[in-house]
Amino acid sequence: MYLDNTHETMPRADLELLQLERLRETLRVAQNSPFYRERLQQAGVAPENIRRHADISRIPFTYKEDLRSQGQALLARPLSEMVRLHASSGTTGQATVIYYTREDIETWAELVARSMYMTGLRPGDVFQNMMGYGLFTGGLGFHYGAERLGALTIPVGAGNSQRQVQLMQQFCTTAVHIIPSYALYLLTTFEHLGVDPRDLPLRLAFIGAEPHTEDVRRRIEEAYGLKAFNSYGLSELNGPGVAFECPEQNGMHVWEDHFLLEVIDPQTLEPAAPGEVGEVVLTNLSRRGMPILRYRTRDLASVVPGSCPCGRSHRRLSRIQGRTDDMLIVKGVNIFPMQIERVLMAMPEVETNYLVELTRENFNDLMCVKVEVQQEFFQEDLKYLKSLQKKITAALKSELLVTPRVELVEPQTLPRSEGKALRVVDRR
Ligand code: DLL
Repeated sequence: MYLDNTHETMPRADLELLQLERLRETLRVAQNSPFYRERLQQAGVAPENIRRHADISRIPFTYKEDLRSQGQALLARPLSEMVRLHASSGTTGQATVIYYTREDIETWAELVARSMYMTGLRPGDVFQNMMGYGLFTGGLGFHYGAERLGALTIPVGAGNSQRQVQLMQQFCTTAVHIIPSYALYLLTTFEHLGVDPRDLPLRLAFIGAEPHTEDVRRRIEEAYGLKAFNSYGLSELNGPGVAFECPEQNGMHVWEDHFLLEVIDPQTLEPAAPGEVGEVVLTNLSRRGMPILRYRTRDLASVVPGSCPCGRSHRRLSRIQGRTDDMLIVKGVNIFPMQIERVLMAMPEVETNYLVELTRENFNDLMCVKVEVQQEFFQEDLKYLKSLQKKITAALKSELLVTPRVELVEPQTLPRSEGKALRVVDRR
């Protein structure tokens, strides 16, 4: 049931002691980088100052901007000891680059293996990795983890939908790693090929890298006939394998022996109580090449209160509710794209794709939500379509407090992505 019994079920008190020990060591390592040497000196923080958990707040935050502007000044070891780099365009523009030593790659593989094992993946499984290989961490991160675990790994990468289905049939794929919006999209290829995914031996899906709702998970599970597990990570902190759902499917365990988790109020910077949504702040506790301290992820989530029946002592993070920087302000109202997705995906008439377009006319914000609805509704009379449009508009209005213009479009007419979905176009 556990890949690493000792660490996964470690009593909280021991886990917290281990964290402090590893944090002090990480500070020692970080002091070798020109960037942190200066930052920590300015803040007057040395490893020996960190005695209790409360001392963590003395360590300065690190921002995406620091990674962009400082680049290799964050390296704590010579460049010649780095064996890999990844880059993320992130959700907001220019790339940030992360370097890994051989040891870092091994630790990362171990965490991804631990995560997949937790959901039930075992040697003997056939794992089809449908995420982009290359600079994105989703491909190689899971690849190394799956091989470490001992699953037969198919490194197909993203896209090429017909081939994905053929490979699943040919090699009897039992587990897939897939972007949730692409998992929904791929269903149309199955339909086109006349193949029912439920007839295949698929039993596990790892879905992550982009926000999605509980309804999206349910749709994927039902359509494919498998269990789908939410997986969270970011390149700055390795990539995938930071937090992952266990069979309880109620929050993602953050691997706290390798990451220090804080959830804070982004305005007051005070810690958020369990159950309270705040910004996720993460610190590497085991990375050697480029450790990052108190990284402001911009992701909004909460800690799931209480302990998990699975027996793991590592705290659970809720679904990511949005980001502090993807908040839209429409007519003065704050709106997170996830609110729109929640409303749409709860409606059975709605297909799997939608697009939010924001424009400005005479200084007035206009929000248009284009929604793909099932083909059968276009065969109905116009009156029916009108009433569906009204229903969607009303549901969105009651959630958002802004009335959008809703356009119903036929399935497969909105742009698709093989990577992270693009849901909002802001033309203001
Ligand atoms: O997306 C790493 C990853 C790959 C995670 C494969 C899971 C699976 P980045 O490209 O650096 O790294 O993007 C990180 O994506 O800060 C979140 O905003 C978002 N994100 C990642 N996982 C989830 C998730 C990878 N499960 C950024 N739910 C993060 C919601 C997610 N958002």
